[in-house]
Amino acid sequence: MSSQNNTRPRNVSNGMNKSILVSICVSLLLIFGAVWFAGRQSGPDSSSVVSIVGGRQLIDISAKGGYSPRVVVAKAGMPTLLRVSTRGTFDCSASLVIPKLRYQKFLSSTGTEEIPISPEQAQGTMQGLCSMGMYNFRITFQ
Ligand SMILES: [Cu+2]
Repeated sequence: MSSQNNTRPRNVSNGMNKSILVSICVSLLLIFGAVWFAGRQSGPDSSSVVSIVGGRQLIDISAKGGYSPRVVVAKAGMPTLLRVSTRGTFDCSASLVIPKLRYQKFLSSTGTEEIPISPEQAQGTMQGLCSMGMYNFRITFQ
């Protein structure tokens, strides 16, 4: 509604105001884009999301606009609990599929989903993806 007011010519200097506005918008976009990109790059690394508590391996992955981290290296042959946490996740990364576990679930938009992985299943490479296959993550058990 307010955009209608903005596009209506008001005075002679409107053209100049418009170009200033456009350049402000462009620079804001660049700044937010850079922050967003940096934020994506500096996600948690593989080792910080794997922990061993009481003989059980825990792997924490967050799902929002994709999965983070996307590559995890974990120990093979250990009883493992994969914890996928959502926080205000309304994109399709909440629709989680792990083919190797025959797991498929639409996660709640905020919460932590605990997915047990047996020592027998904790072998090789395990892939998780959204139901559309556009986002994915990979756990390598070695
Ligand atoms: Cu998807």
